[in-house]
Parts: sequence; C-alpha cells; structure tokens
Amino acid sequence: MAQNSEFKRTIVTAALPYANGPVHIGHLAGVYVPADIYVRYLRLKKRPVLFIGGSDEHGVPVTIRARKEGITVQDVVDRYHYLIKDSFEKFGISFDIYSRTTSDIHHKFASDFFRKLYDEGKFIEQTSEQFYDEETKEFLTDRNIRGECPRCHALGAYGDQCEKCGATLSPDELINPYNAVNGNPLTKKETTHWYLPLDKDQQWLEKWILEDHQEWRSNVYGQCKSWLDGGLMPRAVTRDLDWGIPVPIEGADGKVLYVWFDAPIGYISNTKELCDAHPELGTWQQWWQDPESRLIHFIGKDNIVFHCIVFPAMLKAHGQYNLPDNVPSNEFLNLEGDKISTSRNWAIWLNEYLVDMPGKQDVLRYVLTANAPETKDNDFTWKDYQARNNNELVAIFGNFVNRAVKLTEKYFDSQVPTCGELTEYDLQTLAEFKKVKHNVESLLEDFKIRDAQKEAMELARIGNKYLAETEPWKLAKTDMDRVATILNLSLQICANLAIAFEPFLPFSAAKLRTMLGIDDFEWDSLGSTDLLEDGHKLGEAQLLFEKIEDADIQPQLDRLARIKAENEKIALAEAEKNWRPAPIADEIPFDDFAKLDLRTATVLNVQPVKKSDKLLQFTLDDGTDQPRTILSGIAQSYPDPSVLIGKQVIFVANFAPKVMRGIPSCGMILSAVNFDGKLHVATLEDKVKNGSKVC
Ligand code: B3M
Ligand code: ZN
Repeated sequence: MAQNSEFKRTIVTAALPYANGPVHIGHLAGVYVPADIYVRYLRLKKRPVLFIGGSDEHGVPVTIRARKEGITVQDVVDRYHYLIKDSFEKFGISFDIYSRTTSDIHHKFASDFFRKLYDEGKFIEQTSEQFYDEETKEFLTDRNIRGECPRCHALGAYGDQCEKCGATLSPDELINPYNAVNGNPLTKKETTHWYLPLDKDQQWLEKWILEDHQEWRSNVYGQCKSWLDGGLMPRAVTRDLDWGIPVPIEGADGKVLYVWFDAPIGYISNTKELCDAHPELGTWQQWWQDPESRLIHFIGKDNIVFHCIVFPAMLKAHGQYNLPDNVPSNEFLNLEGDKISTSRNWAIWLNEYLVDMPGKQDVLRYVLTANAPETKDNDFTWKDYQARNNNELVAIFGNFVNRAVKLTEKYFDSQVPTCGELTEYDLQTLAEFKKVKHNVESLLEDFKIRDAQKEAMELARIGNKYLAETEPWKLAKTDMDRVATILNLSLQICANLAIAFEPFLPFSAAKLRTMLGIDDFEWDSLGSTDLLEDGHKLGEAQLLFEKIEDADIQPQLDRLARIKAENEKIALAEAEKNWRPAPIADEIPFDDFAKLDLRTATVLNVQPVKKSDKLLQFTLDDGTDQPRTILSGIAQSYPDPSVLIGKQVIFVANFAPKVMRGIPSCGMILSAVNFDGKLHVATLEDKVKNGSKVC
C-alpha cells in the first residue's frame, strides 16, 4: 500500500451539512475542525490538497423545516447555506470551496452520474406499495409518517422509530398511520424506484474494507463489519418527492434522486466547480480519478455506511473513480451530559457562540480538539472549556510566549539576542523539543488529531518549564550573555509554536507570527533553532489568550438551564398527552381528599324511614361502643334492604350530624351509581376491623 506522502494529491472532504438549521459544536468537533487541522497540516507540508465542502440542500429535513415555518424550501436552504458558510469561515475552516447541492453544476453532474449508471444497467427497478396521502397526492417518507407504536402503544411514533420506547420501526408496523404534517389517514399505493443492488457488491467490499483497510479507525471498521456481516441488500436511490434532482428518466415524474445518492456526488461536482474556475489547480478528473490522488472523507459516525459502503459502490459502478483511502469518522460529542439535539435546542450554535464569545474561535477549536470524540462519545462542558483555557492556553502557552517576548523587549529592545554556549540543561531541553515535530506529524498522518494537539502543546510546556527553571530575570544583573542564550532559545521555541499551531489554532498562530515578525514558514522547519536570526526585530507583545472568568460562562450555563427547564415542560406535556386518561372531572389537590375521614362499618340493621320513599335508616357497628345511625337516599334501589345486613360498608365519619325526618344522621354511606341510575352500596369483600380508615 502506498504511504500517505507518496500520493501526488489529496482530496479532503468534510460531510455536507443539511441546510435545515445552523451548525453546532458537535458538527465542528466531529468533522470540520479535525478536517481543517489535517488540511492545514498538508498545506504546510507543501503537499497538494483540496478541501471540499458545501451544503446538503436536498432531502426531507429541509422540506419539513419549510412547512413548519410556512416558507419555501428555497428560502430555507438559502438562509442556512449562508449562515453555515459564514460560521465556517469565521471559525477558520479553510475550505477551498464551499458550494451547495442546489447549484446547476451539481444538478447536472449528479443527473449525468445517475444516467450513466442507468444506461449501463447498474440499477434494478422495483415496484412496491408505499404509504400515500390521497388528498395531497404524495408518497410519504418514513419520518413523515406517524401512528400508534405497536410495542408500547404511545401515540405519535415515527415511521422509523418510537421515541417513547426507542423501538426501531417500519411504517408498516404503525397502528393507524397518518401524515405527520396534516394528520390525514394514509393508504397504500404502488410506486416504482431504482435500486443499487448492493448485495452484488458484498464480496469486493468485504475484501476492500475488512482485509485491505484494517488501518481504518476501529469504530469505522467495526460498523462496516457489522453491515457486511448482516448481508447487504439493494438500496433505493430514488424517492417520491417534489424537492431534489429530478430522476433523469422518461416517465419518472414526481421522482427525485435520493439525497444520499446526490449529496456525496456533491464532493465531486464542487471540485469541478472549483477547478473550472481555477485551471491552475488542475482538472477535477486528476483529483478524483488519477490513481496517484488520494481521497479522504471526514464524517460523523451516523454517516459511516454511506461513505464506506454506498458511495464506494456508486463510484465503483461508475468505474472511473478512486475509492476513499480513509474515512476518519468521529463518535458524538454530548453537551453537559446530554445528547446534542437540534429539535430540543440542546446545542451551542456556532453563530451564537461567535456573538457571545467574540474572538474566541481558537479557544473552542482547542477545547473541541482536546476533547475530540475520536474513539468514544465525549462530553463538552463549559467548566472544562474554562479550565482548559485558563490552565492550558493562558497558563502554559500564553504565559510562556508573553514572558519570552516581554523579557526580550525589556533587556534587548525587542531584538533577538545571540545564542551563546549551551549548557547541559539547554541541550536536554532542545533534545526534548526536537522530538515534538516527529510525534505531531506521525499522529496527524494517523488521524490522531487529539493526541497530535496534545503533543504540540508539549512545545509550550517545554518552553514554560525552561523559563521557569532558568529564571533569566534573576540573571539580568550578573550574566547578560546567559540571558541572551536563554531568550534566544525561548524565542526559537515560540517560533516553533507559531508553526506547529497553525493547523490547530490558526488565529493565535497568525497573531504569534506577527508578534515574532515571521512571514515565511513551513512545517519542515519545525524543530529548528534558527527560525529567528540574531538581531531580528520582534513585533509588539500582545496577549494571545485571556483568562475566562466564572462570570463569562455563567450566561451560557443559565441559557442551558433555561432550555433544560423548557424541555422538561414540553416532555411532560407530551407525556401527559400520551398517557393521561380522558378527563372525567375537574382535578382537585390531594389535600382536599385527605380532609375526608372515610371508615369501615358493618351494617347491623337497615329499615325504611317512615313517610319517605327515598331514605333508608342504617344502624352501623363503626368500631366504637355506640352504634351509629346514618340515613341514606337509596331506598328505591333496595326494595328489600335486609340484603345489606351483615355487609361491611364505607362511610364518611367527619360530617357534622344532620337531622332528617326527625332522625339525626351521622355521616354518609358510599354508593356507586350504575349507568341506569341505580345505587349500589360499596361493600368490602375482605372484611377488616370496623372503624378502619379507608384511604
Ligand atoms: N447531510 C447528513 C448529515 O448532515 C448529510 C451528510 C451528507 S455528506 C455527503 O449528517
Ligand atoms: Zn413505543
């Protein structure tokens, strides 16, 4: 297998985000920051690379958003495409092109790609019954179908999943399926689609991934293996939808290319758009089809199957393309212990961060990389953000640079002093710091971006320790030659930092280079102690990083607490909708019920009250020494009241006595009213002691 550096060119792609909402820190941590670090590194290595991005503007999510907001789909994708593009730019994600899948170039390119596969008989055509809304005359996608969950019977489960019990469903399993958008009941109707027969790709994919690409990250390899072990099935590459790229076949009206068919082709069409506008970059075919070019996809873990199995199968079916060489995919980033969720607003949106934390893009890049979910899901917390900024960026990196530059200003008028004879300790420090280049490099080549940044930070740690131990400020009165040597070495380490951190913290590295007066630099000069010549004039000292106080992050914590409370309220309302019995009566607080003193008693005697056709007079054993008399208006339900003698009943014991027909009644016996209006005294089947409390 060819080594990374032996390839002539590298195409790096970053997943195309759906243009149905802003991007958040999960996107940045999972895909865009690692991809950008890698690309910036290759550029510094002077290896030809193109970094391709763009918005994914087709698919169901954008159409759902448009309906929800009552605007056109085009309005939705326009709004979010520009918002996303702007956020990426401001975070220094250095795409060579950031285009969109609604572009004419892309529509034509994807359409031609499909047509070539179709003409060559690479698809199979299948007709099946799908859910259909007779009123709106549309077929529905799984996510747009809701109904009762067949497992837990929650209402409103989705066609692909029940959010209540977590069951994975197919729309066919739903009880009483309906259109999620308008509530219409659904029928079944036949429709024809084109499928990529992935079952036929099983064999070569197994060899290509499981044997030839064992170096892929274990999460990626493992997911591919489990798909392959399960056996691949044909996959539909078209949909019944009115938004997308029309299927370029006669009679396929109302059908578009499945978003997962056209979106990855967007990587190629965007490259074409770029190369057409900049012929000096070469042709798009050179980048995608020349065997000396290499393709790398940076993605999140929910995109693995599409990039490792489906897209390679499409490329192979087409026949002229290189297959991806690596697909570094991250796991998910959580936020303060909970899964990031767009619909629950549980996220830190990049556009909002830029307003709330101005000028702190590098801090976020640093924290997200330090905490990158490379091998497992990880958690972002504002406390950790603050701690990493204060304890690492400020206390180590910033502090070291600041001291080196300030001391040079103070003792040498900001001119790089001459390095004299080196001590044992100097040599030891240099030996340590020279290792860093190799370590960072080999980690980056292996896509171990988090460890690479940690290793780059070693430079700052080494420098910081060196200054702390040599204490040049104490030597200034006695040994200026020694001070010169120490500061020369320290400044050389600063210059190394300014190069090594260009991929990770591009804004701070640029600031540092300005401070040091460096304008020409490349990766391969890392490890050198001749980056700054004797007498070279430094620029003005500036603070690279600022301390973040509790008060700075408190508004963020407050915001999340507010969102959490809102979400809990919504979840409760949702649960009540699903689980509350139909309302029978107005609700009362429990305390009202607790005021009643209900007790048991055995009927000793019961007889009709004279001159009343309603009242029966009960004599009860209520557990006290005295029998209790209660009048109850149930005579018409009991023509022979003696049937009640000996039964244990329930009565209200704390009503004030009331005299009726000259007889004092002390309480009330509980009865149930049947639907025909007949009263039935509530009796206890298992007897208890008379006078027992009923609660
Ligand atoms: N838009 C899915 C996602 O944002 C999809 C990626 C396309 S990459 C070709 O997760
Ligand atoms: Zn369920």
